[in-house]
Amino acid sequence: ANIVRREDYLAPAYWIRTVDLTFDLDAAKTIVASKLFIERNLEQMEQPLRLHGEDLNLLRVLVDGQSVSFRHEDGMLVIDAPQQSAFTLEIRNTVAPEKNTQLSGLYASGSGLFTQCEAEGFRRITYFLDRPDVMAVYTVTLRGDKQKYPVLLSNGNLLEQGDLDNGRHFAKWHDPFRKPSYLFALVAADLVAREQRVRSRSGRDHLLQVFVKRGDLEKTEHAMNSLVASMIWDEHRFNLPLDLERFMIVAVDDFNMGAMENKGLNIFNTKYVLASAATATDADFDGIESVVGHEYFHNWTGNRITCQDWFQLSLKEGLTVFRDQEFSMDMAGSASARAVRRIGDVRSLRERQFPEDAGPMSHPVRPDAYQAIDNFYTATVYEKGSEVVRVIHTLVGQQGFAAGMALYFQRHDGFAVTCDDFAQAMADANPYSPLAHNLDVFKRWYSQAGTPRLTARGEYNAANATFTLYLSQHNPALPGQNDKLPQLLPVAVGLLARDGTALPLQLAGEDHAVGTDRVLVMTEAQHTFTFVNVQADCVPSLLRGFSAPVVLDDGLTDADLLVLMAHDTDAFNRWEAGQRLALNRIRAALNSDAPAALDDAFIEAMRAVLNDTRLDPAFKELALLLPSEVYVADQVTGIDPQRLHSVREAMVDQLATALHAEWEAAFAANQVRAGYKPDAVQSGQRALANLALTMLVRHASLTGDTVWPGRAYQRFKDASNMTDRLGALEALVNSHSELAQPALDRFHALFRHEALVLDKFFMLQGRAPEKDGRVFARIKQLMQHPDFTLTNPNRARSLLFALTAGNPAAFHRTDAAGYVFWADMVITLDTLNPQLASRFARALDRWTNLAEPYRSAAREAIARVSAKADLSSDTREIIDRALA
Ligand code: BAL
Ligand code: ZN
Repeated sequence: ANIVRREDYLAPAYWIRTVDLTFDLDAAKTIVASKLFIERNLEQMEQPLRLHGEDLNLLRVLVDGQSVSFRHEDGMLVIDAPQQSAFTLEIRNTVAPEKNTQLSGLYASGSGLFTQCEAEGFRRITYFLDRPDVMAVYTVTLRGDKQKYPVLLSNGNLLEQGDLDNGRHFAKWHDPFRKPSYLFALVAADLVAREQRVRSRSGRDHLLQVFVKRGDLEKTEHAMNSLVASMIWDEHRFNLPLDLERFMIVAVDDFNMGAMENKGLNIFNTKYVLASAATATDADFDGIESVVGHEYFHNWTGNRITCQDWFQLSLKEGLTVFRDQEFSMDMAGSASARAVRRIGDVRSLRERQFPEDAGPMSHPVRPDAYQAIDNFYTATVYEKGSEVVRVIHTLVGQQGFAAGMALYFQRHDGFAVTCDDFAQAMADANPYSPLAHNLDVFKRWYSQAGTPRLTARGEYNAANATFTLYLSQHNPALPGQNDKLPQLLPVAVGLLARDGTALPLQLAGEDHAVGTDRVLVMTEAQHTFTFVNVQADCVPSLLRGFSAPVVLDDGLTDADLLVLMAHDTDAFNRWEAGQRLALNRIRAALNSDAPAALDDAFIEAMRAVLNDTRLDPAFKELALLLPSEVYVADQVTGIDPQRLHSVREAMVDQLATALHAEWEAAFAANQVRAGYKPDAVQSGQRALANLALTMLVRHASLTGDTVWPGRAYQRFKDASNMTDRLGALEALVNSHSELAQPALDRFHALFRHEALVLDKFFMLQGRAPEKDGRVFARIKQLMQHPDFTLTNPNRARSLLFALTAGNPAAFHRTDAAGYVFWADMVITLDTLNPQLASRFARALDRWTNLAEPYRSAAREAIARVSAKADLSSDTREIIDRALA
């Protein structure tokens, strides 16, 4: 296997200064003429010019207008070192967009042409030094049929456009900013745009455009509002204005990722652009806001300052996720709505990144080696990367962080840099912070993989009025990483008296208390903190707001957790206390053969949450959800997914039954009467109403009652928005109601022309709990549905990923049918779209943590895929690592 290693980084032997591209666009055969002005990097030894290229048909190569000899070597185009230290290289080649099912490079979607270049797609358009540290100024001319491609877009500013002969036209674009090739984009399609002119705080005027297919324009309002809000937010919070006259977003149906931050021309999966109350859920609206924000924020963190090499991917991704999370929290409004967002982010970190970090794909936030870089667009690089940036934010504060960002841009604007450069700027801007004092310790977050374990034990001494907190951290060994060093952990704490009072926090040696909430900083394996003047026995509330991405063992008893759940001023830890109580019960049930049963104390605590009028509905909904099967599976060794499923289901049944009156009250109290708005208040109410309805229909399925299923069906039929409609539909489907099939049929009939809703139609069925053991017969039948296709990534994901990631008990079966299906699908997808296939392949990442017979069956399925000789390098890497 061809492994790329971080330690082998060398600056390029040549720089490409300007790029002049001309495209004669055609779905079957596009001609690309590229003219590059190149300078030899005088700091490097003289070497031949080696250019990346993949799936290209080369027509000619000229150096300074003269033909030269060239050869192909290891998949690269090699030209012997020209005599001149600067020269012009002209290349002409063709590509076949309509044959490009990988959706990397230039490809056809519907009747249009689109590009995706990150990470290594540009080399599938033309020969190039396709690496992020080679930054150039691009001028791009697009020529194509005017009827087929009325809209011709590329990065930057439109210089010129006009008609050509034979019904063709052209557009010429110029991007004044130097950029790496992965940020190049073009679009040629029949699109319409929502436009808005805005003036930034700095007084410049800008044109914002959101391009979509005809008929989709009315679904772009939320995306446009989110774009305007992102612009205002980045100027306000970080003093970072829009640097372009024009900022474009283009929505495309077929897209591997969520969206892409190409300079001035963001290309988006339609999922993150199109929304109306009738077709999109509150979660979809949230997703659009955060992805529009994310891509927009990349304009500075990613585009103005980019990555030296792909090992530094988190430099832009971790930071930009942090920025979009902060943006969404600021947009959410109230403190409670912020906490709800934080809980959502942490849930997703724990369900996706923690298992990743415990499995064969475990890698540091800054990886050291890869076979296919596409495999490293991971929860670790993104979400853990964001938590690491949040660690800095916690250590230096909001103002210190803004100062660090300012210094980062002052030093590195216009360059391709490293994670170390970022940390250094943050430390230098905050010289008296714990970050600056412990920069090397902090940087272990970049080099060490795995989730640190934090153990905390407290001891109250009534005679001295002291509370001593013993903290220790342990960083588990992983293959290739044995002797791990302690990491820099900010531990946000509070102390609660048993009646719930927040106690003032004064450490030994301090002359007065500093509030009731503070951050302790760990830099060593063990620390002891002694709080003095502690007037009552207390319960420590640790790692508030999830102040570091670790697994916490605080040894708290049920009684302690009940105090936190009822009184903690930190909403995250209130929620967490409830989750911990639930997790303890699930674990106990997994370790026993007795039927799972929840105790009264737990049920009463849940009742109290539902009845608490001071809590927001959004918080209640999160608090009443038991930890997911995916999360629990990661907390237990040797998991039996079937047993876990039945334990958890029994507990949910119990909550449905015991809290029946409260669910009825919650459903009634959370009907939104006002016009639809996807804001935090309304969506919280809808979320709780949907959970209540699910519980009521579930209860009915236990008792045989027909009233609530009937009401759910009515609500499904009459719903004025997708959140309510889908909630009611899912309640019926998941409880195996007789009304489920009529509702599904009606849903399909209503939305058969709405691609994104059809995705929901499949997703819902892919993650429906199984009842009759016929889940794979059903899935295979759905795959024959006229609306199903594997070539559209959203559609493929909607059914297949919903099953493997969202329906563990249907996937992990003792008869191995799930694994057989998985292996077949990995092999099929791999021939179409390796990026999609390798994502799907990761469904069995944690196979070594399964109990028998699952484990052996999973291994057999992985081995079967591995035996396939011609796997893509994307999928090969995942499979090899799984078997290593
Ligand atoms: N850069 C790839 C898509 C994203 O993270 O925004
Ligand atoms: Zn990103």
